[in-house]
Amino acid sequence: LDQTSHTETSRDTDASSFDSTAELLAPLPDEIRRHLYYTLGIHENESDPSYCYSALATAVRDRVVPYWRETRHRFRESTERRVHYLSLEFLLGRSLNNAVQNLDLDAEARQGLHQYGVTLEEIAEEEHDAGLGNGGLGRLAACFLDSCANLKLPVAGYGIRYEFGMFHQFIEDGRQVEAPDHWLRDGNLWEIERPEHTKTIKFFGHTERCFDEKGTPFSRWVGTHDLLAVPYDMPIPGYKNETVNTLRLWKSEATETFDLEEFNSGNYPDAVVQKNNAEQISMVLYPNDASENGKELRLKQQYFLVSASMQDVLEKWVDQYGEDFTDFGRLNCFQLNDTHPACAVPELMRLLMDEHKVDWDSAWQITTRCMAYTNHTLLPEALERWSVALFSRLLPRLLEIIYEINERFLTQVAKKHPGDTELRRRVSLIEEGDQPHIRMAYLSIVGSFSVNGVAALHTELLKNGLFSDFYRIWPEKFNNKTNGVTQRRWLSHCNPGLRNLLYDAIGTEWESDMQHMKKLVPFADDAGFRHKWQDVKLQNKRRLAEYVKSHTGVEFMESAMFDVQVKRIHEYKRQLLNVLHVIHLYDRISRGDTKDMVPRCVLIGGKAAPGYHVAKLIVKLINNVASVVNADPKTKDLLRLVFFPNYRVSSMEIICPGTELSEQISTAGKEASGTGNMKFMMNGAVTIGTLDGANIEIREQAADENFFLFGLDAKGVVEAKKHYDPNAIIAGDADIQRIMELLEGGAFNQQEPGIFDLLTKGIRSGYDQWLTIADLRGYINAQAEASKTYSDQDKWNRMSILNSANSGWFSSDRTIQQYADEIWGAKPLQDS
Ligand code: B1H
Repeated sequence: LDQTSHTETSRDTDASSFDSTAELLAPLPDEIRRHLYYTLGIHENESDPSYCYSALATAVRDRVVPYWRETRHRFRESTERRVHYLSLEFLLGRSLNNAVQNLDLDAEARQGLHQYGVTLEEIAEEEHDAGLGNGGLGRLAACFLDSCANLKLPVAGYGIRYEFGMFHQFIEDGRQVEAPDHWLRDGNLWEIERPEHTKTIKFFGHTERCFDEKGTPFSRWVGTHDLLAVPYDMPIPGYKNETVNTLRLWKSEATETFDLEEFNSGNYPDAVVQKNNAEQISMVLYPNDASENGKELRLKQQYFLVSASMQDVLEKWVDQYGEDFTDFGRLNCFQLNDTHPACAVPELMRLLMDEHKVDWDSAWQITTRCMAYTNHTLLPEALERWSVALFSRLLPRLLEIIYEINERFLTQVAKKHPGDTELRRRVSLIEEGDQPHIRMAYLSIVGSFSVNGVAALHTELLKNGLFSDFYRIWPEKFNNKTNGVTQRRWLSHCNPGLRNLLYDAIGTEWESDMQHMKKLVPFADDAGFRHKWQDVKLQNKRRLAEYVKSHTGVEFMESAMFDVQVKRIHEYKRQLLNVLHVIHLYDRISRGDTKDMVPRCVLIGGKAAPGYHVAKLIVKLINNVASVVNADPKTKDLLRLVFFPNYRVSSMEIICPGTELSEQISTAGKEASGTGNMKFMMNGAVTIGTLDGANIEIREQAADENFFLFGLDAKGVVEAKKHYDPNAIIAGDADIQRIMELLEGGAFNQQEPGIFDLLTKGIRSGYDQWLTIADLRGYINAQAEASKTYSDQDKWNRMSILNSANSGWFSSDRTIQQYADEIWGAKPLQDS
């Protein structure tokens, strides 16, 4: 191995030792004043919250940058394995508070803001969420980066710098209306443009067969339309550990911004067409969580991310080790966040062979040594397939490579299982038909050394269902990595009341190591502590109630049970089931059946994909039921329902601390893991849920008696579908019958007859994939059990404490430690 360092050829060579520039900085309050005066050029008396935000964020960033520079230096010098997390989504949310927390600047920041009469909380609100993701998958990527930095692991994120993130959701007349999310409108203080690391990306064109001096054939990809990928780096600060990792996001630009010929011939608009076409690629995030995205622009986004990132990694390799790739696979790992970046497999092959003259066998060995694939869903509509026709037009060289990977793979399969042509057809990377398609999941499996699911049940279903053929071929590739969330954002930052109570009770170690949460277990038996616990919850409920009031006008009663379901709107997540239960409670109230009824405030929030008609209709139903329920004087003090608009990372930071009952009610076998379920658990909510995804592990950790279980399990779902007869169930259950009568009788759409027919017909259909009615009785009963338990506050608080105390397993630090040990073989970067 060529150990000579080629870093001197790189333009941003670091100084070899850490110049602690931080020491040159004045105390934070002085730095804030300096930035107000000099960076923003304003007078002290002009300082409004937005200026204060900018001044503080810039001052905090100045503290981040020296650690960042130093971490990058150690990363480059290290000869340990590096990990590159490739994802089309990073749902970061806000950065200021995170940086303040992780650099331990809270007290100084507050002190600095004091003189301008603003609080840290107020000015933090000035920051737009970085909404570069849809939901769980994107937020997981963000939690993972946080944990990697906490564990000092040499991991870099690679993604796209979408100009427009997840759309803004408004509710008009009960319906979802989308507006673009121009999150960069007021600038982004948390990024640094790195134009010197711009890459060129090829599209279209064709391939030519050529021969080298020795007569060996090779392919050339020519006649391409090229564009540029310009990187913007975002800092990912570790928790009080002097580590700052990097998230590199690519923006697309035209190679030539201007066509001079067109311009001179007087055709001004056409002169900028190239620029517009190129910039389209990173313009907007596709908002379809876990469903079809088969558009050409989406494939362009995927290849754009992958090609730019792989070139970046290879360039750094060549800087450090020259053109010797012998150890590239050992010292690099690419984690594919679902199949969205699956082009990484053929792209690495292409770059190694076409740009670096590596032969096929060596290139394949390298590739399959460094690719690892995470699957996030079993839903058929979310399994990516790209038409061969589109692929051959857009990425002809990649298609050639995929065909060859497939040929060689199928030959290998034929050798192992001669005669089994059916098997070969099943596992082929190409799905044959009038319009052949590439199966991106299969490409990812064949090209990777590791394939993982995101919760124990999910991984079992992958092994024995969706990918069973591959599991038989390569059992050793398959492994589980149950998801996690970062307790720094999802407990410590978002729930300061609980954080302080925990500090007093069990100390602070849990912030960097969640195993310490177990120390809380004995406190469940301490009546005094339970009181304090309940009081913190009450404060958080008040904060949530104010938030709900200001965004919806609806008043939540602070003594009611706060019952929450927030997540993307999807049929499999069964927001409908939740609404049916609310209708049931409303029906009881209407009939005067309110003896021992426990007051409830139900909050539902989430975005529907703009083209997902049924999901949007569910939003409308929730809003209509809410209007009727909330307007009826009989429900006073007993029941409230709200649809919370524009649910996003920063709203979850207020919602989850105030939640008491966490709704995790998907049809078993459909929710790969869920991660909102974990955030609620950490914050002391008790779960009502099915045996799906990570709920199963939540129940195991919390113990059965601290979880409200209902519904069919994954096996039961498969079985029940064979003879599902919802109408018979409805007819045999008076409560359910009345629910359906209210719905079908137009109680919630008096002015708009028939609008919910699609939903009621779906519920009554024997083909209802989500088995809504099959689980409704069990759900109503479990809800009754939850209510009954809630009326014994002492018992409830005990359950609540035990949920928090046993949530350590769901820290993304644990998840990432497992990725590092069992997949990546990555070790923490050594301090210099
Ligand atoms: C999850 C997605 C997803 N699974 C396609 N799949 C997308 C698929 O834009 N697209 O094309 C976007 C997202 N997201 C979620 O991943 C699962 O549904 C959750 O159960 C899981 O917790 C989460 C993280 O693993």
